[in-house]
Amino acid sequence: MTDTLLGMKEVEKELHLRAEEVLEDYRLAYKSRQVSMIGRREVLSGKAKFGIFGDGKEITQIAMSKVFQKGDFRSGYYRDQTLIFALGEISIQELFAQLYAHTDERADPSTAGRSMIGHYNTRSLNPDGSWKNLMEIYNSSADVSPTGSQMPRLVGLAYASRLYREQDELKQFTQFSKNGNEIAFGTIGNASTSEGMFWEALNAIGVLKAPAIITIYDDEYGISVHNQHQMVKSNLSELLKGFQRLPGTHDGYDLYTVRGWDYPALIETYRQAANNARSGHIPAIIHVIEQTQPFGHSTSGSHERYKSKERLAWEEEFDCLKKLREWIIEQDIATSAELEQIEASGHREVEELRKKAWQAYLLPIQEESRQAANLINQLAATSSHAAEIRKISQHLVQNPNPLRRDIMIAIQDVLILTRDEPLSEKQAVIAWRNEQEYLIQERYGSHLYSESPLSALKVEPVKPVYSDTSPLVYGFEVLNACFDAALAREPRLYAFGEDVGKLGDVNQGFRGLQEKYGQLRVSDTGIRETTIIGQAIGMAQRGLRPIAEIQYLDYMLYALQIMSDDLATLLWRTKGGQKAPVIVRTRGHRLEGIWHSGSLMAGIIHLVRGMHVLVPRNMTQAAGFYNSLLLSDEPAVVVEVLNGYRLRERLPDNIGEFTVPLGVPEVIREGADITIVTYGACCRIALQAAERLSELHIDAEVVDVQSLLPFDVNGSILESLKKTSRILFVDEDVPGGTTAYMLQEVIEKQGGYYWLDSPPHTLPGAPHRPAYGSDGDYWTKPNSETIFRAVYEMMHEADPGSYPRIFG
Ligand SMILES: Cc1ncc(C[n+]2csc(CCOP(=O)(O)OP(=O)(O)O)c2C)c(N)n1
Repeated sequence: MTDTLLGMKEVEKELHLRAEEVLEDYRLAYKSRQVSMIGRREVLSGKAKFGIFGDGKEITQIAMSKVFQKGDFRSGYYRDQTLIFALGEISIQELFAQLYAHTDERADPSTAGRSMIGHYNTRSLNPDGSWKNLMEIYNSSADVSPTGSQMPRLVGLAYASRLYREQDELKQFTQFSKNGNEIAFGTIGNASTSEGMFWEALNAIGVLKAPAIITIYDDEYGISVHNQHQMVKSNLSELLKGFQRLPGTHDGYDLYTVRGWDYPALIETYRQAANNARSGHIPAIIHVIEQTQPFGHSTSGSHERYKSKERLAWEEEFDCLKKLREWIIEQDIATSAELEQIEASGHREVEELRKKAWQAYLLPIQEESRQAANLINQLAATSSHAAEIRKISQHLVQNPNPLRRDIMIAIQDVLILTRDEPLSEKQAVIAWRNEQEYLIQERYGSHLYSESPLSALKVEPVKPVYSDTSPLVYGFEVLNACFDAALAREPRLYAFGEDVGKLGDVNQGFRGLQEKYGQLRVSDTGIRETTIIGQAIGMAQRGLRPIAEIQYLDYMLYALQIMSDDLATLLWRTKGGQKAPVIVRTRGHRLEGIWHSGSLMAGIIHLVRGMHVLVPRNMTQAAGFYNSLLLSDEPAVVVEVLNGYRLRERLPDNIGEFTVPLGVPEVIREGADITIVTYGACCRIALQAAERLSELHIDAEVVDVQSLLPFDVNGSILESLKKTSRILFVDEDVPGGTTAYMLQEVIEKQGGYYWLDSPPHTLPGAPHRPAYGSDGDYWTKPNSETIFRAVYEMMHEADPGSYPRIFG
């Protein structure tokens, strides 16, 4: 690596760069800087809401782009603007469209106006949801705003290369890999390395020997907070030393420290790192020091408030663009006048692109505004409120930069004004508004779940088949047979988690399957829930089918942030541009104590909208769900019932083929007097309670919801309620948790209130976490006796004569 200045001949000889290429680099870096400057201006002038740009990091990213090949993946953050322009996948105009929140994916293919600027996402999917050939794309996995959250998925993006190289059965999937030659490029700011998930990901990538190149842009600050508050010794290179690979070994990282304004050194560094990563799968960390941030952190405030005069002067002096300019002149590659021409034309070009983006954003809204104003005016012609209505329409058309919100508010105001007038012109206004609402729903609400032919909701239900010879086996053996069949038929299926490999998981679902399918198909991971999920996300984004195991439901909290922020939102935040069909497997509900029996279901279902959440009551139902999910392209969580592994079930003859449909509850006991709605481990105790109740001539129907997200898509619980007119929702979650969710679904959304003869009730667990021991459990969670009592009280309330008070 060198940081001395070279003459042009040496540049050609040593860097293999021609003068034109250097000037192209300068031109692009300059244009990118203009984007930052002009974009900032757009925010400050009120045309856009927020701006965060890549100024100061241009040259590093130009160097990175030189080794970034098609098929490679980026997992980075908002500063990577120059990299993304250099790769050519997202244009300057498209980035401006994102700045303005243009909701057309043809204008902002990254997010279709759904994310603020700085989210660089390439489209991996065709409009029908099928995979494109990723080997023809410089792939950029979809960004998220929480700092550091790009790191967990980097684990899987890099690890996939290893699998594609080492697993013969994957060689056929040529649209995802060419012999595992692909590098995953991670980028992160210095301050975000304080996040735990950074270190967890670093460790995991090292352990997995996965070809990632991680760039840390170090400008010494995280907004206003200096490195001395971020990391020991204020120096990441120092801290990272323990990760360094020893010469001749394949354990650890190649470490580089390089200055962010030193163009030749950056180019050399990235070349060396990429060679080793691509050919030898050796990961690298490139700590880029002496980076600057010329326009400050974002449009939210100026850095003069927290950087010293000396620091600001230094930043000006060591601005990477200024340094590259000086170097070009010193090397006789171009004169200052020639560079000025490049700068002037670069500026003009960026301004032009910005204008185009603004016009493309604005014109359709202006047209809608005109249409609405016309309709409103027609209404004014016959209304007694003509003057007021015309004022509203005038206000609309006079607004040079209308928002859709303004149009809809105007329409609402007009409809309120004319509420007592039976004007036929109102119909046209209402029809127009309804049409717009439909389009708006598509703009902002589409793709929360798969809309492709592979949607989990479109999987054909196939019933389990039993014969006289179907054996009675333990629950874990049902799962074991299901996973065995799945691994045999789906070469892209990879299962991993804590104790999943050698042991076959703590409850033996994968027992013997590592021996049968190999160390990589069924594998152990470290204790690192966040990056277990991240590993799965990255692998799934590269075409694999991971089953990622979180050992206990209670430990899902560690992974919940990344499930919520990254996995669950992926399809939605790219408006169908990227998907990650990850199956998260876990087990929960009944065991004992705070951290081995939790039922944090409401916490989960409310944070992972965009995923399916399935709560099978036994292992046969679980197996059916796994089969359904593997036929679909959607992410899901499956919560197995902890005390079900040692209960016996009959093994279906078609264990690898039968499916359980999502969102379809099952009546597991028919009854006429009351409907008990529950799921998971509570099904068994609800059935026990129902048997006891029948002794008192109370005929309870028990419905197993099975699938919390989606919930009862056909409204079948309502049918039960119509029959019984009483309903009790039971589960082990906290009061106001999932029972309240189910209550809202049935009583409000399905219109259940209409069929009630008694107030609806919920019977959740206690508000505290589960206490240890059988008694602790008994007084924390619903049980057969409390369900009995709850039902009996409801029957007593309805008919005290037939059901006299028992419990005081
Ligand atoms: C989890 C999380 N915490 C806080 C923030 C707010 N935030 C946005 S950027 C930032 C500073 C990041 O600094 P650094 O990682 O050095 O990157 P830089 O912006 O300097 O390139 C902070 C605190 C966030 N986005 N996410």
